[in-house]
Amino acid sequence: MLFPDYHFHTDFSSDCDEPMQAVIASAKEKGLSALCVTDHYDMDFPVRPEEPDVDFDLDLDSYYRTYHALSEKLVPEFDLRVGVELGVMPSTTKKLNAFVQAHPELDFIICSLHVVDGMDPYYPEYFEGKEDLSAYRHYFETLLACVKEFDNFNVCGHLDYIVRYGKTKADLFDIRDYADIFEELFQILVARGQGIEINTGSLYRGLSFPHPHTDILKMYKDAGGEIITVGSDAHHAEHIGYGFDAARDLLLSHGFRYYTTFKERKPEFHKIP
Ligand code: HSO
Ligand code: ZN
Ligand code: ZN
Ligand code: ZN
Repeated sequence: MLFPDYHFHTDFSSDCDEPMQAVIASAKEKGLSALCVTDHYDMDFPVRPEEPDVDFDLDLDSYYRTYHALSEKLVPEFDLRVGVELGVMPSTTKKLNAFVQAHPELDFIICSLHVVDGMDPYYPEYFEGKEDLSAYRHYFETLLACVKEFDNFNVCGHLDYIVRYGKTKADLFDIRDYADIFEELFQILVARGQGIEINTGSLYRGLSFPHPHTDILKMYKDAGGEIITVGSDAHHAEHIGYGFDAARDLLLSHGFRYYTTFKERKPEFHKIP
């Protein structure tokens, strides 16, 4: 199943070395003909002395120029769009609203929480001295608090990012531990016309299901959620479109009939084939 891949990275992200051309070549090889590039921009990311280059800053002018030159060459066979994966923190919500407003050239905005209490749970130290359950709950609460203040985006990225890196991953995941938070979050998203994504990046990181957990996806559907993008979160060209068959099965099994793409921040709905 070839959904347009609406979440992947290139060497404009500080944790990725793939040139945009290489990723597009890989997508073409796989038969994809539509993509939206979504490089990282985590404003005020807490840079670690061990990895001074991992700052998740984004050279937006150069990014946009590279995108534009490529997309011009690719039309009409290949529909390349440009977005950004914005890392949000409680301290940056206002600045992010202003950033998004100042950049109408971006087709699509993902709101992702990568940093909680000053640290990315990607680093195992984050979980030292913590139980997964309370760490997960705190992550979801922080996301909800951010979304209340940052409202200028299209979808929430990898809702259960934290589960990717937890000591027990999803082994003990029970939606009842978090249902109150997701209920409130989905009420907000649905009311604002914002969505979530199916992110298959979990599949090549040791989880057995795409983000978000199937019970979270069910809650989104039950809340009236209809806006869903599909992305691989690839940081290597080979992972473009990874696991999209599983994403399709999951969406259909929950009763979703449409997936979404974005142009100039406006949703376009497509029947899931
Ligand atoms: N932001 C990455 C995780 C990461 N954090 C890598 C630091 N380095 C997930 O896309
Ligand atoms: Zn990344
Ligand atoms: Zn992310
Ligand atoms: Zn990503």
